[in-house]
Amino acid sequence: MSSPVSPEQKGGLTPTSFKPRIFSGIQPSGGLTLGNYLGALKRFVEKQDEGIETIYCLVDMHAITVWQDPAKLRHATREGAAAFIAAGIDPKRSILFNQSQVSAHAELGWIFNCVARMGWMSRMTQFKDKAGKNSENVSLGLFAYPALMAADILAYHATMVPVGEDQKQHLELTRDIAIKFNNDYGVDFFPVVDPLIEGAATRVMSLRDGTRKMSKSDPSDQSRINLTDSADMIAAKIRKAKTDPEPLPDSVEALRDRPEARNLVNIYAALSGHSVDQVIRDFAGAQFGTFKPALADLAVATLSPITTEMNRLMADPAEIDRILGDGAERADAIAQPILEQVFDITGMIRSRRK
Ligand code: AQP
Repeated sequence: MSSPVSPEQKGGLTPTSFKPRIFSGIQPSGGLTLGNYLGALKRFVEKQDEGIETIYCLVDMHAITVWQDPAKLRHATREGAAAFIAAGIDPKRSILFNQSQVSAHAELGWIFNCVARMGWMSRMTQFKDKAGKNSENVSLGLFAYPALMAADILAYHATMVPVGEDQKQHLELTRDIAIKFNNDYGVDFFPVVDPLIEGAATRVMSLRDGTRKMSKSDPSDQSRINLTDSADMIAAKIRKAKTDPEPLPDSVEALRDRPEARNLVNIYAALSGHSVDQVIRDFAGAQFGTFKPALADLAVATLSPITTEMNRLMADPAEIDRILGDGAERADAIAQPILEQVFDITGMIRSRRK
């Protein structure tokens, strides 16, 4: 399996250190949710503002692992880009683009399909959750999804990947693919990435079931807050969110067996920037009749300006397409030389005139 090659064969293509670079993506498989905002977008902005090189992507090729209506996919990709910008991503400071415009993702994804093992993929819980009892009938792409995700990240030699908790297993697989590629070809070529899973809302749960992740593809719209929801809709969804009859406790531990209550407290903490302990101190003994309106006010105050800005940006889809095209060119300029080195390492002849 491992085939160490001589330094001559490696052609000197062995960078041993990598500059800090962040890559992350979101699927345009529907409108973005509060989960995407707190688990991903908000932190993407923080990373950009820390001055690290940041590359963000609407992963449209991942979205079609489950069938998407083409017009809706196009709309969701533009709306996703609008959400990034409205949340604070500056397309001049960060690179913002959609995946299918940079062919290195698909090309490296294929090479990683040949590196990843069937057994590794079979253990992916997201595949099991999404395929359910229907695994014979889901797309091959859904099974191979984590190899394409590894390509998304490693095509840029990204070193850090901010994600929500649900992506932890896929990032471990990205590390395994990088290590196996490096071992198989006797190179030190791909970085072993660090997942950045931080904050009070790394896993925002459904408003209807505190044991399930809030998800843009959940059939129940009541289960999630969409970034396009009006203030009234946000308030109504929080008012109707499932809870239990007890008041809020005076310790975080006492929330352990109360998934819905814990979820709302976590959301409050993430939106307010306070710790979960602080929120519990502030609301100890409060009934949900008091807590929910406070949470709704906070959610509306945070999300309404984003929604307004998204609507403004969506009025000019040509400008969004221009931003995505510009981002894709800058992304391509980083990924293509890395991909060429991968082709060289793997023994592919590249003699076509450019
Ligand atoms: N509920 C969540 N809580 C915290 N973070 C979340 N993320 C998604 N849902 C939550 C984070 O958002 C980023 C983009 O996720 P994605 O769109 O690529 O895919 P996903 O995780 O499968 O999200 P959805 O909403 O559940 O999409 P569908 O329904 O299409 O599968 C990731 O960093 C993710 O962790």
